[in-house]
Amino acid sequence: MKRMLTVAAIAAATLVAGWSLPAAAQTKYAAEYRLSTVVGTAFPWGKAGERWADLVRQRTSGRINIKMYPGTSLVAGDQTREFSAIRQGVIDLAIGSTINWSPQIRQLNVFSLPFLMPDYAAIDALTQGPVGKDIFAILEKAGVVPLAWGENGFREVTNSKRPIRTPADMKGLKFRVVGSPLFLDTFTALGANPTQMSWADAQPALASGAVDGQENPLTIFTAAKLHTVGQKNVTLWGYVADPLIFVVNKDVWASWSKEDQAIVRQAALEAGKYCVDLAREGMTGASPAVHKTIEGFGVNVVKLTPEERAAFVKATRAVYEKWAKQIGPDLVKKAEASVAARKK
Ligand code: X2X
Repeated sequence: MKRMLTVAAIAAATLVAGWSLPAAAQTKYAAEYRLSTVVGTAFPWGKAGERWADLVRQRTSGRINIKMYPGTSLVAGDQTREFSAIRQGVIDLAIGSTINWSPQIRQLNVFSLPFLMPDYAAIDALTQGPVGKDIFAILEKAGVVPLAWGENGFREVTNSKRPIRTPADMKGLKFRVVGSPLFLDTFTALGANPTQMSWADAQPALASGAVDGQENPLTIFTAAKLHTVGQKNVTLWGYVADPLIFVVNKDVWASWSKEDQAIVRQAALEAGKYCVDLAREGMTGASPAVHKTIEGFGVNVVKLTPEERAAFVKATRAVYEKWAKQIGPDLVKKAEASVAARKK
């Protein structure tokens, strides 16, 4: 009887201390963790968020319950404040564009250097190589836990006025651009009239004609139906691409058991791969399916010849050089070397 009591006492003590629970810190877990994204499940970005949340919920048996908040709604749609909100714990997890976090982390502008990355292999050479490692170390130092890369995609320029084949065609056109000043410089160098606004504000501005054009990946164009807000001209110039980064707030991360951290990381890697695959689906080959879909909307899709593209590279070269200094010449050199050495 005495022995049985001892066993029972030990079992009770173990339970109180939480040693026998699958997640030692279970009682400290929040009922919900908030995941910020800019766009929802009609887009590869939001689909990846949904996948990440689902995988984590399944594999932790519901211990970690992630809810996605698209539209950057946790910061009232202001994408440029998302990174600060993750650091402060207003946001628990995020899948964010390198562009939207570049106001806080200047090195993220490397992906926005005009015409640095000529193809998908070049994006991979950066995110999966030494540049990606450096960026993760910088993010870690800035107080978030980076886990995996996803992709928004090559940003193509669109407008309601006329086909763009030369920088001169952009003269005087009003463009909505994203939150990094680098984009203002690039569009100004091309003779256009850029104005910075959030994605939430961009769509009504396009619809009302307050701006003539914008730049975004074609998956954003199709899912947001930008042809219905006057965007009848698309030029495939592939000038920049924005990867997405999966991160977790530092304190939230520290509150999870090692096992659960491993589950969240692995799920981020899988959702990231899924995101990249979706972002590139129908974009390659001699006659990419997405181009046909967009043409089917009555949109004029301009493919630049190498000579035509070279004129845009030349016109933006001074911007590249100015920003290479601000980003850090060593990181930019590393990026250029990774692109040059990429496996095509
Ligand atoms: O605002 C944009 O253009 C978007 C949706 O692509 C980003 O969040 C960078």
